[in-house]
Amino acid sequence: MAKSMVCQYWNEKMETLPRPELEAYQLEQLKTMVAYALRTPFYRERLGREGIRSGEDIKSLADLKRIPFTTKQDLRDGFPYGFLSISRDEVIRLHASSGTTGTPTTIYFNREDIGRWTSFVARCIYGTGCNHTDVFQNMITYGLFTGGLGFHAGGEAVGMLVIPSGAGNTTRQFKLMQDFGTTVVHATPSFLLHVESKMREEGVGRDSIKLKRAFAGAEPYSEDTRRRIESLLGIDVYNSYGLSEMNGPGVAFECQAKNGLHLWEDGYIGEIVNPDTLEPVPDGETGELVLTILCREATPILRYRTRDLSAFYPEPCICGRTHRRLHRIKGRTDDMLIINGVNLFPSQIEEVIMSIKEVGNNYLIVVEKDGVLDRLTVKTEVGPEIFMDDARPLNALRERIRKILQASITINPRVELHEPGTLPISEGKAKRVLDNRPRDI
Ligand code: DLL
Repeated sequence: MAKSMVCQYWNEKMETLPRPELEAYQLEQLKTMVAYALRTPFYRERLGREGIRSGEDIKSLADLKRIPFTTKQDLRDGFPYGFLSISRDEVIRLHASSGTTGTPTTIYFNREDIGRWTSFVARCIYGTGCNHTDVFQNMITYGLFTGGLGFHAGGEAVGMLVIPSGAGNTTRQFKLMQDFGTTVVHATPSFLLHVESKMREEGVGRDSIKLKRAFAGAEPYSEDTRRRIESLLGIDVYNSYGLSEMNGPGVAFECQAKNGLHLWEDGYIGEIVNPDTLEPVPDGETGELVLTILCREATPILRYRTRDLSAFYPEPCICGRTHRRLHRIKGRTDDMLIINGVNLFPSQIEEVIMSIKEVGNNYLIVVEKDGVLDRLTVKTEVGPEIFMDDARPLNALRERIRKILQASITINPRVELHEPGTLPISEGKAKRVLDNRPRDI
């Protein structure tokens, strides 16, 4: 790989700020965030216990360690206004997490917060080589979910023509792409795979659309999935990471080197900790990502335990940006399955099956009880070139997938092959795991 590369920076000064200056900037922003946080009863109590009663009590970045962690449960307990640190009438927007696993968590923005968030998203988009000549189709859910409006505003800031198509309805998506000459899309990786399958099914020729790039995120996916989307659609795919507690998209993004996601450290402080001991782990080692927001006055959240597993690359990127890179998110600590005592992340299965070319674009992992044991079934669609009524090659393929999986995950799964387009798809984040085991009370 080249030692350096030519890149376009949205904000060259901040993106290439030497580390000592970047850290000095972080310290000033942290003091400001702590001062805002202290306006909420939650942080007044939590920080007060550690002797932090004003932003000025933070003397260096090392003082971050004095700040207790904030968890999803804390945010839920504070629903709806517990983490709001400015007057309600200065707030111009709220977003909320989906709340699929309980009470939603809500975040608030004032006008400046929205401006800062937008410029981080614009930085991500521009850094992939996009500019005002692009036509951007935002194929992701709008509404309370941050992906829609977040990318919409970022795209407009870059000056692209933004098509707010939202998620779903692939036939209409193709029509929009053809009518307006879409060059860039944003979607979940699972939806991009679905789009590709549908294109083939509906006979939409690749040469009838002008697509060059996609931003894919909001859910975990493997490097093989990225390569698969890139080669099937003939585009560049950039990994996009964010979470609603930290504004939404625009937290970390790949540059054109496509080798790790730059965490925008002028907007967020990142730490990787051991999820059990909560002690920091060395660069390069996987742990739980903890984030502190530096760019939102209305809802400052300090040392948030994301539950996302990642690691920092120890070495700087060839693109010249000084902001550290995160590894592709491996999954969430709460996604880990324990199958007959063996720990397994769904991403380990995806990594294996997406590298097998006869496997189609959709899969589902099912876990059940079989007597006292757990049983793992991996259901995958097959590619369009596989004939479902030809039993012998099908059995051979099933057996090959099973063997490759077993060698990699050390669990012997059942493998089921399904026709293309028959496994469930979702418009938002894909639901890849069905754990049907009875819960212990
Ligand atoms: O998913 C924000 C977003 C929108 C990110 C659009 C990227 C693009 P939440 O709904 O709060 O926010 O979900 C956040 O999704 O903690 C991760 O577990 C997961 N996630 C997000 N991006 C990625 C990614 C948005 N690139 C949660 N890779 C996070 C892996 C991701 N997981």
